[in-house]
Amino acid sequence: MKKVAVIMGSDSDLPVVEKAIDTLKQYDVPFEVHVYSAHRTPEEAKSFTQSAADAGFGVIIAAAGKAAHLAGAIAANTVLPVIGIPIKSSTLDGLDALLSTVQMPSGIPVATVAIDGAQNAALLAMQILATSDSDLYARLKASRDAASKSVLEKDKAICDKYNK
Ligand code: RP5
Repeated sequence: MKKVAVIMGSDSDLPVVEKAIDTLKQYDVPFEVHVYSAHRTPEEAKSFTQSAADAGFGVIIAAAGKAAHLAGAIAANTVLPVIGIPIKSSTLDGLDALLSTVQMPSGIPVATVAIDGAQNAALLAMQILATSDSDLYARLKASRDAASKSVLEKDKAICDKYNK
């Protein structure tokens, strides 16, 4: 199976990024985690990204806050799919990072999840890998089915209580 690269701009992003790591662990999907900054270590971010496809990665998650250029800078150096997580780490409540991550110019896409949306970033990464991995596809589908069943059970409990 291809690996997922999880890159964050600072170790201060880790409390959010851990939700992505936990989700990847839950599905036994191989991953590597790194701290590379578009601003503070641009050369390391670039060299990791340029060798990522040959190193067996299938998708890259990039989390950053404030003037969040990390996902875009990574996307500039690979044609692997890049998922951006805007991190809420400033006085602007993450809106700065959201706009910096999502508003990519034409030609260099970044699939951006919600502010602090680390779990969805991991799920989307695995859905991308699952297009060529039928076992992972089946496990993701089973989780969706279980989540639907749980909501239907809650609906039934609410209906039994209020809709007589
Ligand atoms: C961004 O600046 C990082 O991704 C982090 O969200 C934010 C603050 O970084 P630190 O000053 O906490 O290292 O580059």
